[in-house]
Amino acid sequence: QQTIWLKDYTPPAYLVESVSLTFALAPRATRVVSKIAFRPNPETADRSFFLHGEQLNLLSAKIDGKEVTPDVTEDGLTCPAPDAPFVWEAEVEISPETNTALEGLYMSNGMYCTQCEAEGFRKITYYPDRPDVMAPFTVRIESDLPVLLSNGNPSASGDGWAEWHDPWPKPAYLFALVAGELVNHPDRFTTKSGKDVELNIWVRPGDEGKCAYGMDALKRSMTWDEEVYGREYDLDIFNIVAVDDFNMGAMENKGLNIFNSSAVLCSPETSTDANFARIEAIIAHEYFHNWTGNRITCRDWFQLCLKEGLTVYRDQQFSRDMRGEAVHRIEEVLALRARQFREDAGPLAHPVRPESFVEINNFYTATVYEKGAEVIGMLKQLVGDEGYAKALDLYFERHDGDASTIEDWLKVFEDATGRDLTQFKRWYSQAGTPQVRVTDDYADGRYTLTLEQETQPTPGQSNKDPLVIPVAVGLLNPNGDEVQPTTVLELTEAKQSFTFEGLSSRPVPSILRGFSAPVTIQKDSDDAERTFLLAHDTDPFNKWEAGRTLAKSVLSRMVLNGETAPTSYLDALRAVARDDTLDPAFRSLALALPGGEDMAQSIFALGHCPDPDAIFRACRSLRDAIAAHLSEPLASLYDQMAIDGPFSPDAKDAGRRSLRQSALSYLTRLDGGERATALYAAADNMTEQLGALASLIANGHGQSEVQSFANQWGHDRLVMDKWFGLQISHAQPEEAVSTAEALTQRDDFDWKNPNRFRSVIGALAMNSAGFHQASGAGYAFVADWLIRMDEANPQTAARMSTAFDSWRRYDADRQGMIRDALTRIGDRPNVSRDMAEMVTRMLG
Ligand code: HT7
Ligand code: ZN
Repeated sequence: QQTIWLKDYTPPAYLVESVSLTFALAPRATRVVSKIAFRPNPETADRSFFLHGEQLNLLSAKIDGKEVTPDVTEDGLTCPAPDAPFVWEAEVEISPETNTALEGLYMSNGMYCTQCEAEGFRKITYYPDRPDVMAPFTVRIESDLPVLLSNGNPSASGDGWAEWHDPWPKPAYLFALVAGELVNHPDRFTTKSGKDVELNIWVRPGDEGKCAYGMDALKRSMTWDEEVYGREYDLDIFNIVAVDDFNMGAMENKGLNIFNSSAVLCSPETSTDANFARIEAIIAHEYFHNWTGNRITCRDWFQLCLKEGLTVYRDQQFSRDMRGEAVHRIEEVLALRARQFREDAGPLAHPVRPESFVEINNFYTATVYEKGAEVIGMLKQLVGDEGYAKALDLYFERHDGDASTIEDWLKVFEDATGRDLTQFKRWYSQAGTPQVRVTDDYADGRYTLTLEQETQPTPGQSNKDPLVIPVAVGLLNPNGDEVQPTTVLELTEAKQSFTFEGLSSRPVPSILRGFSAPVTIQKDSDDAERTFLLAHDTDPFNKWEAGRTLAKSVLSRMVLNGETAPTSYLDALRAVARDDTLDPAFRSLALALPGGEDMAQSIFALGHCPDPDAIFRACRSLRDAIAAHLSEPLASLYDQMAIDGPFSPDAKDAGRRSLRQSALSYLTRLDGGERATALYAAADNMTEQLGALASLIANGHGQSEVQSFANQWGHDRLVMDKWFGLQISHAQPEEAVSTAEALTQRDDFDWKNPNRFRSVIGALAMNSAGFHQASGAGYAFVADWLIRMDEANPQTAARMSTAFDSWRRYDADRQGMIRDALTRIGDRPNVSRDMAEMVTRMLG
């Protein structure tokens, strides 16, 4: 395993002026002819000519028209080259059909497509495959297939060929090519300066009815980026292609975004509200990359958060504007805690800007993406909205066309606002979730909040320095009136006090409003204070947070002390259910309980070893208690939230369906499945059909519905992914592994398809009590499949291996079994570099 270090960065010896590629497509023998104009980089004296290349069959190579014989190794080639501009020409042969790793040029259902980020272009041809080498590309595609696409604008075409030219210099990771029998959903967009842009979503025949929402989301994203960031689109055409076999959600290739079909195709009958929301966010994310990622890219892969953190932050802003600030913020935080806090607390913890890696694909993580976005949100709070807008304008002006760094990014904020960000920069280099301990004191009208910060050691970082933490605080008086509106305290030292004067009584503090920083708060509050905040906090995030901490505290006591659910908690929840002034989507979130993984994290943080079975039993018993105590308001909510009229995926109707589903999931515990069975039969949309089925399965009903669902939807691969996943995620713990095992025996368990693989193996890994069965069957099952997948598709296998990253939380028996599973995965002679690195870090 060769480790690559940020500190070792050196500029490229040669820069590229232009690239011309010709592809003669054939499933097992695609010929790629490249003609690349190089020039020496004036910024370095280094003249070693190295081109990356992997799994390529080099047929010929020339420099300035003269045959050369390069020195070819497993990862590239070297060749003597002039200390002056020259033209490199090469021809290679590759085999897209046998490329199961889905990186480089590969085939999916007869269609050719590419995935080049991060280092996939080197599997297409020899090239300096690094993001700081940027060039305009001209691409000719030769094939009998009817649709031939690449980046940029179409420049010419004829029978069996098409040519594309992308005038914007780009790194190779943004290259894309698609060829297939595709149909398009066309539209147009006029930019604010009057440029007419052709828009297309390309899909397999039969899927054209699932494109309208994605197209609408694209046009809304284009308008939003013009209005909020002043960013216009810069080509004549913007193409999106849906592909079934894809390692991640989507890819922002210049002018030719390629999407996992699950991240773009949708219709009311086949997609849930959650699918619609995800699709809207991913379309926006990839589109926003056109400026934050493509026009301004990263100097090297250590700077990944420069494009990903910023683009996630932008797509979150967009989704909040589309769907409601409070509800979306709660959903962001739920996802952050589930994935990023978990990562930060375990052996895979790393800084937002990592300092080393073996395989960069392993660093497309929640820390780089979601924590990277939180860091930008904090920066915006510290410099204010105006400062942020000025800094972003300067960023686009100063760095357009550049391959930039985090230093460049922070410098524009310093220059635009005059603020010194030396200490703030630690957020990029220091891993781990800071804990902020809060104590308070009140005397003579003066209220003092004392905040202390501490970050636990993480791999390779034993000492932690204080960070700049914006802590948004409000104060309520004992009547529930706000006496101090939200104010942002800047915690910069290890321990710091903040005073509020002129208060007539001891206030109740509402800390970390809006989740103003990615930290955990420790405060000796009791359930009475939490109940008070749940009832009175004016900050919607903290109102929800109060209910969440209350639920966790109740559940922890049920797990650890065998207590039963206190009536005060059930009454508080009933008040929320009955409060018609609250947005339905908010009420639905407030009625949801923390899941098994969330509780395992909390119980471990309290200093106990989590028992997944005990957590499962406590959650079940709390759900029963809630169902019984709230049966009357839940039953009326179920009726009240029904929607008459045609389906709309908008946030308002989605919120009503979500609250109705939440009521249903409790009521099914009481009514023997009567309501869910009726809803399943009557549902005309997937949100309700699947929600009803989930409620039935979770309560031991629904065998016939499981069958009828498969009969109805067997032809639709995306719907069937849901069917596979649902049976496992809602299975009783002792049945989860056998259910997963049975599903893998089916003919339609096409395990090489990452979506299908995730719908079974991923769903089991996320069923906490099922995965962590004391027998170890869950670990063995997941390990077996990871080994198999690692041989076909290392990227997807390595990502899923994170299922094991929380192993040190558990008891000695479970730890032993997980260690054995990881050793078995990592000790194979043919283990991939991706997986080897993950196993080493997890066991480390
Ligand atoms: N920038 C992309 C990240 C990516 C990726 C996408 C698809 C398949 C493999 C991939 N490796 C890296 C996606 C994004 O963040 O927008
Ligand atoms: Zn991205």
